[in-house]
Amino acid sequence: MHYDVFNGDADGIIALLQLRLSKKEKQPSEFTLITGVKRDISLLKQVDVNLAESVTVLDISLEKNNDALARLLEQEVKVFYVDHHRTGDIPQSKQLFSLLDTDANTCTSLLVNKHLDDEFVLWAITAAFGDNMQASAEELSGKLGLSSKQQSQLKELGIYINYNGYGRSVEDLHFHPADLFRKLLKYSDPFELINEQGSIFSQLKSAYLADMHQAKNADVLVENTSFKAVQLADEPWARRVSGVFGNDLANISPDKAHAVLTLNESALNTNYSYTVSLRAPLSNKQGAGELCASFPTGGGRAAAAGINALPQKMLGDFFDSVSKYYA
Ligand SMILES: [Mn+2]
Repeated sequence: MHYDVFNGDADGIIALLQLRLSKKEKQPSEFTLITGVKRDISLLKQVDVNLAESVTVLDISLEKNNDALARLLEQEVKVFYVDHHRTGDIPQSKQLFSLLDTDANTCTSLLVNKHLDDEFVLWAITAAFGDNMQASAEELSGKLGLSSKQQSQLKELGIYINYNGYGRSVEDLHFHPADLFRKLLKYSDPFELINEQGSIFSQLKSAYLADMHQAKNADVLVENTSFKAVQLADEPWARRVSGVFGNDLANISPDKAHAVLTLNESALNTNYSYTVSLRAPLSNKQGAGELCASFPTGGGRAAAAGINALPQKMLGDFFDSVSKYYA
């Protein structure tokens, strides 16, 4: 059995999409999909070591899946691993073929695109926009001579697919990421999807616009010259929109770091905590991963990172260290 293990965001879904649409890749006759909400990155342990012959792993940190990877390699399972998050120690094994690059301007779908020599470059651009890699997406669009209208269409699609991955659990999402992947597999050309009436593109678009409309009224918790933090309600719409809303804030004020917080449980509970999504300033894409990793349950990349449960009593410390870091 072959397993495809991928992050449920635009980058993860579209990385797999490129591989499974490809005429250049040897396609598995049977495969099992393992994915989840964007935050659910400890996915590799769900692979059944006894059934697996080969595994493709996309857009989830190797550091966070190290034990499961070691177990698979020990059992001589072939692993193809593509990612741009923190790697930790990379195991040495003949069974492991990896494309790992933690450069802040690349993402998993761009690495897959390079591997496939631009076979589905329009999808790769869509994913880069979805992962908020504006500069890389525009550069690649420029090389292809895409019009600004075409670019903004791919950007919209990338944002909507990315938006679908955010939630506390898959129940919060409009589409389970595995279902969304299967639906997208019908389109080798993203423009075909965009131009189709009543497609998943237009369904995601109206859902996105409704959620973003609510997010515009978010409470501002702190704002200074280097940092802005806002809090969203503990509702499914807020959990869905938190990440893309953070990207939106970052694009409006590129020299500021931004955090979007949502309460994990009622503030009446004395030990309440926040889910935090932190974006480094677009003009200075560094430090977010380290800042988040210095708090329990935190981690991520230099440009975008998060904390799954920041205790309320550490909120002030978090605000101080982020403000100081980017000042
Ligand atoms: Mn990614």
